[in-house]
Amino acid sequence: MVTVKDADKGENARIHLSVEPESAEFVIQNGTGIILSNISFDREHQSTYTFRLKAVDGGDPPRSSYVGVTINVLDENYNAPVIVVPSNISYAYLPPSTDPGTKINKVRAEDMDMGLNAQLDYRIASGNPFDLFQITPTEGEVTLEKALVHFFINETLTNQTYVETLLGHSLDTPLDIDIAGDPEY
Ligand SMILES: [Ca+2]
Ligand SMILES: [Ca+2]
Ligand SMILES: [Ca+2]
Repeated sequence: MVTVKDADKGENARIHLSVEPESAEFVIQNGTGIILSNISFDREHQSTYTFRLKAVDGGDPPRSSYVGVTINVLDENYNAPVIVVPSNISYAYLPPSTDPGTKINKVRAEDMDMGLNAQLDYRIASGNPFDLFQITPTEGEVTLEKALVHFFINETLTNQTYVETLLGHSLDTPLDIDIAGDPEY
């Protein structure tokens, strides 16, 4: 809302308000000085709007003045995070000798919002038998937590093919099915 004063009298103090440059986005109500808009705001679409208000009196010649207006749009939580790295079908081979504490991968997600609406917290949702892996909540770093003593796989080519076959099979499984320890998979 805008308040305008004019020290003159009569027509010389009759004030007309307008938005410059003239746009369909904002108008100012003469009499009340209230700025109205007929658009819906979305920070991801446009985060700030700037325009000038012009006040002109009814004198002859008319006198006028201007004020700049900046509107900052606050953020609404419109967007869910999107996992950018790794892709949904990526996997890594871990040699049986891999030391606990070894960094395996780093997950990165993006959120188009800002502030708390874009603050991300990484967790492993499922498919983590024996709590073998851990992820740091803020950095998304996945580490091996325990020695791989449960897996009797050596690093020969035959076994690699066998592991690939197993992986190929389990990759066909929807992510919401927990296949840990299931001999069918
Ligand atoms: Ca005046
Ligand atoms: Ca968000
Ligand atoms: Ca937003």
